[in-house]
Amino acid sequence: EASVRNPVHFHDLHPAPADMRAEVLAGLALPQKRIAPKFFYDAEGSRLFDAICELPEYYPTRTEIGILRRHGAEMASRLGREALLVELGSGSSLKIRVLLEALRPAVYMPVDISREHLLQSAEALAAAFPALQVHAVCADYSAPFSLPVDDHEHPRAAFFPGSSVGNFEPADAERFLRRVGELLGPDGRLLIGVDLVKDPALLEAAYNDADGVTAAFNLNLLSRINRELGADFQRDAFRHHAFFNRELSRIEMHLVSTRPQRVRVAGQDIDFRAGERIHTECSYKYSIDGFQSLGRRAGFEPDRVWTDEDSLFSVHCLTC
Ligand code: AVI
Repeated sequence: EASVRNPVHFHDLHPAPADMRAEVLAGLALPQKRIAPKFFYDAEGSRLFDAICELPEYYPTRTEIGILRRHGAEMASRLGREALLVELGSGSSLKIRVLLEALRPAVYMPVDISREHLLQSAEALAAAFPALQVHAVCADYSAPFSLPVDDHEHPRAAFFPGSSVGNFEPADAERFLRRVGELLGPDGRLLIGVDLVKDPALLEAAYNDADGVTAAFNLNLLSRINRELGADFQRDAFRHHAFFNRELSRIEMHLVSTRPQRVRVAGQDIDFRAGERIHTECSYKYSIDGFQSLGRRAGFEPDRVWTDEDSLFSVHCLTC
């Protein structure tokens, strides 16, 4: 079997599972109710997110892959070959495939909190790239952790695609990037995908697709809470709402209560006014300069940036 020919080295850092009950109840007790976007990703939410990435309106995924394909060789020369390449939140490890031929890292180290998915994806990748050393790390990349290797014999690089950095508040993004810099050490390189500010109509279409997949993704949060916390949210008494907030340069996603209602969540009553919202996600959009400033504040220097012809999306190389 292929996985025997190129076995995956597995490092389980035992990430603490989120206390979903406490976090959801605390968020629903706030004057502006909110639930963190990390709770979108149960099995159904992950499936819906993959479907979003294929939507005609959701330009980020295919645009970023196009940039990686087109400029992979140049990216490789900026990152340095024979590197220890860490991918943060590697999921299905699909995007890295585009870069592996050009990059030829000494070690590929996918980091993800979802143990089973990480193992399956790492094994599939190891089978497809028999010469690649794969060290899979089960960890929560949004919390501090250290790499389970102590040598600095290889130059270190990190890959953080998908504009996931946009789902952090800017202050949290800065703290996160600072930690990535510490993980990489002196002369480390970060290759990071960042969605760009653009015509609000294009942005809003990407989060309000015609088939309602994004709406289903947002509303799935209520089904998950019903199932996992014992709640009685009625999905059809809430609707998906997504818009671009220009002042804060972010897409906001909300679930809007269509009528006054009382919902039972994990043994507690939560009241909603008609039109009251639960804020479920922010997706910050940056200018190239704006993101480079954020990188500088986090201790990086901008090295190179690549975009597509329509300036929809950017991929930055930053150095420590
Ligand atoms: C994962 N993240 C970068 C996506 C985004 O665009 O902010 C999540 C998403 N939310 C709605 N559609 C996609």
